[in-house]
Amino acid sequence: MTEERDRPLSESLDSHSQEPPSEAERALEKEARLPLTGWQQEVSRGLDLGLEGADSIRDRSIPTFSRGELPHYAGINTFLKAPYLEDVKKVGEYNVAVVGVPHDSGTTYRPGTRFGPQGIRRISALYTPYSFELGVDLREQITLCDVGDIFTIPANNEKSFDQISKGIAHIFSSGAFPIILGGDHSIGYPTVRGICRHLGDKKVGIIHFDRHVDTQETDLDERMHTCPWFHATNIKNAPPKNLVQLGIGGWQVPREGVKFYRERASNILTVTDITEKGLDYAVDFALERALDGTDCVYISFDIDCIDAGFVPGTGWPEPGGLLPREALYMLGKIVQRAPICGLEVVEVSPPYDISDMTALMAARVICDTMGHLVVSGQLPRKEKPAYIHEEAEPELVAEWR
Ligand SMILES: [Mn+2]
Repeated sequence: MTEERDRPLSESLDSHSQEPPSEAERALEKEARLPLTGWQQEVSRGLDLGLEGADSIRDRSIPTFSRGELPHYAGINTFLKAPYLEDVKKVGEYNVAVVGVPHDSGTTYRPGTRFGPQGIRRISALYTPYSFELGVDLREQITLCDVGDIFTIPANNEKSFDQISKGIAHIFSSGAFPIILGGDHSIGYPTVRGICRHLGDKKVGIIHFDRHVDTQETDLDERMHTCPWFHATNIKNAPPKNLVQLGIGGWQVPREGVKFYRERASNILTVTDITEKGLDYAVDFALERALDGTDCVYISFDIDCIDAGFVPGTGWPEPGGLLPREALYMLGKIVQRAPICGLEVVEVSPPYDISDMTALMAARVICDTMGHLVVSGQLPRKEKPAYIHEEAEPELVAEWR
């Protein structure tokens, strides 16, 4: 120790220069390689559509009417201020499509997730399209649109499910990567059903971040937000052996849902499992099981997998959950190593939120997913993935109906 302390600072820094570059150092290099073409196009478009700025404005890239990213507090809120695609028939022209599912008729305690899509879009205005660590600039590297919301039917889960499946099937089959803003977790069944309509004989593994198992057949006599995976894994394209659940635990896991596990042998890691065995173990566990015999992986991210202290704006908050950086680490590694076919982020309930923190967490999960898809070369897609097929009604496994 004494020797280390006595060495001159220059020598000590010199020995560090032999080490591999840090993430921060790599980030500086990556940024230098990113283009600015998309940004320049946005500026020209802003000046064209929003008029040149007043004479006193020295920065001549600033228009009179805000158009595009800046300033962050201004403008009409789509997700990340992406173009609003009113004509959904054109969704296949984009690499990624964000869609809201404002549905909370499946909640069994606190409602409010019907405002989730609005809340996530509003706070997403805080974000730039650039991530320092990832060295990704979404504006430069992919095309993103916001198709608005599915027309859900309040107080009718089944009709809403039909609308959701039809909408998700449409986006998925176009080749645009679907990102779904929930909504309560009952939407996990119709979103997966929508994807399965276009899988032909291909299969999807589901990686589910949550504190709750959500595997009951019914709850309060309906298919509520406690039930999506019972029904999704009844579809032949989504076998229960490929359902992986990360972060389960606490005092809100219904015994009825636990029964499902004994019968169908799915895969759970509790928060303690994850912290004791390590994040990399959890990532390997999830990928091994979700990818066993499947062609793609769907990610269902319930915001309540994170400790309730970070995400107060949710339907069933549960203390003792994952730290945000633990969840983001696992998500990033999983996205980088699996063919991901879609993402949903559910259970953000803005009426119970504080300072938009829960909605911001959802925006972060979404932006990180897009960033890791770019880093791993999954986006932009050069062609439609081979697992996307013509529409067919997904087959159910009869004995579990
Ligand atoms: Mn949950």
